[in-house]
Amino acid sequence: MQRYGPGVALIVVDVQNDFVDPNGSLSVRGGKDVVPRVNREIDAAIGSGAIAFYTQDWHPESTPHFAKDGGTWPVHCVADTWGAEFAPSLRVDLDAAIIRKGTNGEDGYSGFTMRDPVTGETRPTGLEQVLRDAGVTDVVVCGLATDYCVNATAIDAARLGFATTVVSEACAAVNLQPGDEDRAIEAMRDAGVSVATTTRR
Ligand code: VGL
Ligand code: ZN
Repeated sequence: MQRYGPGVALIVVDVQNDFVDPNGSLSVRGGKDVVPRVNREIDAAIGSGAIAFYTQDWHPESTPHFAKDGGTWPVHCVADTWGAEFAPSLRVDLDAAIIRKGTNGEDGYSGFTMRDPVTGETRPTGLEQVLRDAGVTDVVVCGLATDYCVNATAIDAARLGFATTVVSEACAAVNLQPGDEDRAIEAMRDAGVSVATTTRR
């Protein structure tokens, strides 16, 4: 069975310097090794008539998402800075749409929904509609980080009724707590996401 073809959307999550580069402010262990695997997924997707989307974490300088403003994270992926740029080794398909998350200070873990970090309220980003309009039935997710944005994006995709696969080898986790990656994989499976560990062609 082939993973890609017409009706499939590959969502490449947050392959950005702050997560990928060892000097990035929220560097994910193994992040650099993931980029060539992500590139292989992009090649396979585009070569088979699937469409590719890229998400970017894209924060203002101050947001309750950041520890300095009362949240969890070191400052990362601030709009229009080096840390928010795609990793230079990522293959970026110029025709593909880019979805920026967190632009108004929301947490924005999922490519599909934005969550107000103060009220907890969630709103759609518009990605679902774009996929429906393009006739997409199946979603494949890869990128960073397994335990946050990949997890949230894949679970939302499954909840919205897309047949959803995560390519776990083309993902890497933050692991704020030991075991977060395994728990994220389990949560995705529980939500009906297939977890693919090898690249099938
Ligand atoms: C992410 C933590 C904070 C992610 C984004 O892209 O997974 N993780 N912001
Ligand atoms: Zn973030």
